[in-house]
Amino acid sequence: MSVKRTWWKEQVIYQIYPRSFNDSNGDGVGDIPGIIEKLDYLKNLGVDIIWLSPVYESPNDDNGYDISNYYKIHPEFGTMTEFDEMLDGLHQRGMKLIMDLVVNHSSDEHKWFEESRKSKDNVYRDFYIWKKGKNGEPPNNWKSFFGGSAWEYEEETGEYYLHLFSKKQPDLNWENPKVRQEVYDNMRFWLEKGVDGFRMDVISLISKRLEFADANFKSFGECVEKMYSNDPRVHEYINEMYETVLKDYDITTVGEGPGISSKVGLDYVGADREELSMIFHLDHMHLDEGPRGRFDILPYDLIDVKRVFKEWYDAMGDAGWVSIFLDNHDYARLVSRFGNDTTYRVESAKMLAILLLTMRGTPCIYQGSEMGMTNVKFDTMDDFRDLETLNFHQEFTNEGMSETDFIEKANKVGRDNARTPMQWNENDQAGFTTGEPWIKVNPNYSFINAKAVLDAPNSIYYFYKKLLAFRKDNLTLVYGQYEEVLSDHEQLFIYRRWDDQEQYYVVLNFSDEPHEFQIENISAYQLVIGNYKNESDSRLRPWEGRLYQIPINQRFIT
Ligand code: TEU
Ligand code: CA
Repeated sequence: MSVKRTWWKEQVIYQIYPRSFNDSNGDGVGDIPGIIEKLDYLKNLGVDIIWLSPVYESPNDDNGYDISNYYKIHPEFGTMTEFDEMLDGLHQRGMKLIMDLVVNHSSDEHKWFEESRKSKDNVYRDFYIWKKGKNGEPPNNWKSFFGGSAWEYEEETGEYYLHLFSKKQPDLNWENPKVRQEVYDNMRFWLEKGVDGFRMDVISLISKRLEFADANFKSFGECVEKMYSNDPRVHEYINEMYETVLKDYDITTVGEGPGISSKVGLDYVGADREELSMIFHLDHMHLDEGPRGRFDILPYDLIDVKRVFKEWYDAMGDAGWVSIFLDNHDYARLVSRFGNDTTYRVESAKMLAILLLTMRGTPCIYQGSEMGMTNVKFDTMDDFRDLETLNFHQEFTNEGMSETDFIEKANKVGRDNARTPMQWNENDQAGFTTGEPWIKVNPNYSFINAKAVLDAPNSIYYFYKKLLAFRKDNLTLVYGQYEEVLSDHEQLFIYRRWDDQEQYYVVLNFSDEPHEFQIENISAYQLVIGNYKNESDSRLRPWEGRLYQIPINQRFIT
């Protein structure tokens, strides 16, 4: 069976984190009119689908991933009229918009929860998950992703409610058909407005194992995989969502899947499953996470990364599909995590763009990657904004970790790295705002900014632009087969892509050192794009990446 062709497999996603994208009214927070100002910038880059992180009403405990009204645009982002203008602006440019669907939990300031917590017999009580404690303790030992217990006690009714994330993000009870119907109604509301699909926040978590047994696992990651996610009924719910809403529209859905391993990936996206179009798995992003999660940092190497790519290519086969990403609003900047964001920032940013845009899957570019934005270096805890970082700062320093040690970790892996404002130019506040930004701008905006890359023909921006255009015209890179070469090489990532039309070689050097590599006839191969000027033959320079097209008379036998 060959891969079924669809529009969302051949297009590229660009993620906008609205609070940090562009502020049009000087209040220090990015907004929808600010996005409208940049639609041509995005169109010129050559991206197709905009994934917009939440813009709904929210108290912003988790920057919009705690929704208090699923039908309203948060006033700090703008009005519904401005939303419609942005959506039209995208459609007029032949682009699409997918919204963030955050329905594993709502905000505790949602009217449903305000009712639910009032009394045990309230009609909204079982919109959420309430349990009695045990001898004055929470119902079980589940931990929140954001530290501490996943249960919060409410004096009012003498019970605990479940929150896998912050205590201001109570988990919705998907066992309740009324909850599901409310979600489907809201999805239809946005789809009827012309939205082109959804990115589904932690969709793998929506179904709970109803015994609520204690979680005794070696690591938090294992607990997420074996206790919090992939409960069998999750497929019943997603399939019901498909039957009730999704199947009526020519849209795309990408499920974010904490805990979705390659063993169960197809259950969510198999062509015959009638569930999701594709998933963001997180395996390559959690390689550095130790037993206690993000700030319990482990070393890993390129072999680990290559193994994840191969595992998922094999697991998906021709029947499934993933979205390929190397960073987003929850992770360190890709050039800082996977590249070299100092001496070889430009080279490694371009090399990573080749990886992102030559794999099978729908690439997802995170805002700022096209200019090589890097992690930020905050000196005091006052500069951090992310509640996950603030919570774990408390937890780890209470256990004796020094502030300095924690700040070093947060500067390496904290989510604020990806949330510093977009750097538009070298003017005050990087042209992001005329006011005080909600989070500090990375001081390197003086030389890393959109104007600088737009003015430089050889910049990262134009490298992305060229690769995006090439991928669009050469669908072998979308649908073609994949095979690693030299898979045990610790610094080189080399692979081949092919179908019955074309064949390609990708050679990437993930190190500060030069490396020889032997590929027969390489001199006869056509260099499509490389991140060094005059590519030498068989010697890859530090962070050098090359995409070769193999001429018809040199093709390898498949
Ligand atoms: O992320 C949840 C998630 O599982 C990972 O991205 C990561 O584990 C998380 O950042 C905690 O470390 C989604 C959203 O992308 C994230 O921004 C929200 O905070 C979270 O869900 C809750 O809605
Ligand atoms: Ca604003």
